[in-house]
Amino acid sequence: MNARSELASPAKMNERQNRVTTVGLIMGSDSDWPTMKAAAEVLDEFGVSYEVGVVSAHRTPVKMIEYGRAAADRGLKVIIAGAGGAAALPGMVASVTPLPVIGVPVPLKHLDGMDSLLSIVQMPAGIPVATVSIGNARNAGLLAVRILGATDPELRARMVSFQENLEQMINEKDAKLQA
Ligand code: RP5
Repeated sequence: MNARSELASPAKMNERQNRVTTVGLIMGSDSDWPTMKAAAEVLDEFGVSYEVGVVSAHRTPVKMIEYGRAAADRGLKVIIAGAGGAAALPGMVASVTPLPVIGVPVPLKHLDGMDSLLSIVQMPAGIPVATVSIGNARNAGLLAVRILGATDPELRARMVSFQENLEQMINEKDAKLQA
């Protein structure tokens, strides 16, 4: 199954809709999914429920505003928003929700994602977007887990264990280099 059909899969959507979702994982186009699916993989690893959708700031502006306005009342706790190019989605969604928004600059074929990065990171004072590095949807997923873990001891413990494993992995690599 390729990334696009995975995104559209009704079975996956139904499975997700049957759970109480805590993270909204949205993107400006289904072409962003190959980048954004790394966030979904992290949320799966940590057992965090999420929904996935395409919401475009420029192509579906009304849907975007409605999504952002309804998000908190629907029970979402964090929004991860990815977009490329003139990437208005994370900032615009942040402007209509009180929830934390994590922005993922998606690299396109021109400008190496610098355009996406600058579009997302240069927010005016008052409307924050926690922007991860270009294409780093995995870190967006991990940041969402940390935000949720601040009020969920079980999730926080899983994050601690993840960090311990990461440390051990790096130490093992170092030991191999030293050998
Ligand atoms: C942005 O335009 C999307 O987030 C995507 O990164 C980019 C290109 O979209 P497509 O033309 O591939 O649909 O809004």
